[in-house]
Amino acid sequence: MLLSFLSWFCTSLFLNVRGAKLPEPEVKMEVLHKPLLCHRKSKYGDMLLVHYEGFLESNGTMFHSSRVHGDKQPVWFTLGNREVIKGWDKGLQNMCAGERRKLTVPPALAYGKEGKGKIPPESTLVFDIEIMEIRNGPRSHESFREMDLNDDWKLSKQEVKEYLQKEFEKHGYSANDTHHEEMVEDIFKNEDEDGDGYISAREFTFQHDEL
Ligand SMILES: [Ca+2]
Ligand SMILES: [Ca+2]
Repeated sequence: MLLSFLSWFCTSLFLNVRGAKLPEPEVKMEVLHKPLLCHRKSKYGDMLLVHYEGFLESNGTMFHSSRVHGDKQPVWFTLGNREVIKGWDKGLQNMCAGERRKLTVPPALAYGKEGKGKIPPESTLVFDIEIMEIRNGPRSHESFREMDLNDDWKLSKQEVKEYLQKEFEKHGYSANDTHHEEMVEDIFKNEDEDGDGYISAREFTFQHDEL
């Protein structure tokens, strides 16, 4: 009798604890530097170029610095696309180019129970992150407006081609027409879903499953 009561009691206690709503894990943010001029603020879908240093909160060990390790280059990623840990997606919104933030990220929004490489399981991480540049993401409304040269809300093959040429030249590649033709054909094969020869705004911004 006592035993069954005890087991009932423990079970219900367990259920209560399990059923209790745990607070959503939060990223702690601290602005370390804010530039005087701010032309635009980062939002989901933007591409960000960042330099960062990451530390373990427990003992202050630095596990990575983009300025010191690897090719010492800042890194690009798309905000809000799960390309980075959740703590970054949450903590790097509304930032200006040139802004520096300190983020304290609980394990649930970083590498969790598993850890990763030099990061032990259940680690709270501290990042010092500087945004070097903000660009329109590949699927943004702004990119579409930029590509749609005649403002008819659809992209012709010619418009896509001109955009590709501009982008390639911006990054120092020579304009190679045949290559661009092939790329345009590839893009239309994937993006022009109704096959009318134009990429509509809806076709452009629609998130495909693989993205
Ligand atoms: Ca157009
Ligand atoms: Ca179409």
